[in-house]
Amino acid sequence: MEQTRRPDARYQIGAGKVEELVSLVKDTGANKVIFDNALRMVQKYNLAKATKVEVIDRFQLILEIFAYRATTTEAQLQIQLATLKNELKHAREKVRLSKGSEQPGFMGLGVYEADIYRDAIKLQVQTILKKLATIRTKRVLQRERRTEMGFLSIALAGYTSAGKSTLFNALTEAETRVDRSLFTTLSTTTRMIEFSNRTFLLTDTVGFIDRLPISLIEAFHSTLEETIYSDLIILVLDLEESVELIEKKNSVCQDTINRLGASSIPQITVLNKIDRLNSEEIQQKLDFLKDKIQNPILISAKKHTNLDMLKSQIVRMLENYVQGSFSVPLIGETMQFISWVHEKAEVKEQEFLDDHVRVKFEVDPQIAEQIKRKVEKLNGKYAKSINGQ
Ligand SMILES: Nc1nc2c(ncn2[C@@H]2O[C@H](COP(=O)(O)OP(=O)(O)OP(=O)(O)O)[C@@H](O)[C@H]2O)c(=O)[nH]1
Ligand SMILES: [Mg+2]
Repeated sequence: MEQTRRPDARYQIGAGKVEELVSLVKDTGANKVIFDNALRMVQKYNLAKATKVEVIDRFQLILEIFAYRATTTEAQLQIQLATLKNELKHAREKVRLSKGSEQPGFMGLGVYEADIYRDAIKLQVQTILKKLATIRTKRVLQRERRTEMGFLSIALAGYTSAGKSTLFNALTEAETRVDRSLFTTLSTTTRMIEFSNRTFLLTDTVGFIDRLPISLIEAFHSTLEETIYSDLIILVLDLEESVELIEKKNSVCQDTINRLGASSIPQITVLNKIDRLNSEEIQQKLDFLKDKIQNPILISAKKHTNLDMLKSQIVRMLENYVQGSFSVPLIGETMQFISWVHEKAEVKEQEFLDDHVRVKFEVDPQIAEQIKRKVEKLNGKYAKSINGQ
């Protein structure tokens, strides 16, 4: 159902629409009503009272899908946390509305006093935060160990259902859950892959979506964080979809990558599911997308088409990576410069000597150029080496 009007305070939709909704629920035997826009607690309550079924909004729907799909302890904890925080925000109103009522979604709360209910939630939040902190420490250690081993890492990113896990499996020949439904991957999975005599770490990530509520971005930040710490991002787009949708999803992905602070990481875009299109359709779509997407690689993750092309592109991109070192005298502006380098590049080694500091780093060629210029301005010495030579 759709309605254009100023939101009604009691029901969000107008009284006439409520009646329509009530009969629609009756006729279809629906057991839940989902609103695409945000509902206030009192609106949910009134709508549940009118329709006799549970009424939820987009935020709750996403939470429910996430909860259903969570496979790892961390993902499960993050969802519980997001749910509880949401619950806490509305606890008082919910308890008040629950007094003496038996509306779907509001049952069983009437026995609580609002403050006791809030305290109980807060306690649960604390416990979950502690557990998450432990898991997080472990993950940081794992990541550090991997960096120490010196493997370059690649992250698969993209809108949900684009085919990331399928590509992950195709590249690793391993089995992670692949599914038609959304959000199959809620926690990252990392595996080693070998080609061109090199070892890489490949990470599958959770799918991006449009209008992801802010509190959920927070909840999944640590999961998405893996993307930030990769040396290369493979952005997967579904070529079977309309070009308008591809373009929109591409920009949602770029926005998310920006927000995660990962926009300086080199990217390869793959257009997936080419097995579903004929060559004419593919050409038409490519023509339309050519200004928006640079050098895409056409693949079918399912049929393993063009994976070799993708692999050589990966090697080509990563070989362009510049390793370099510099030493600069310790003067006024040096520390500011050093922390800028830490922000922009991966610092491999850093040594403070009497009157200067020596740094070894790895970065893409553009930033390397900037580092070089700044080093010269500080009267330091700069040396560049490609692939460690
Ligand atoms: N025909 C075809 N289907 C594909 C291809 N790649 C993936 N699929 C299908 O697309 C659906 C989604 O694939 P997934 O790999 O689970 O997608 P995902 O990007 O990991 O999704 P999330 O984990 O939800 O973000 C599945 O039904 C796959 O079988 C392909 O190359 N061709
Ligand atoms: Mg997946």
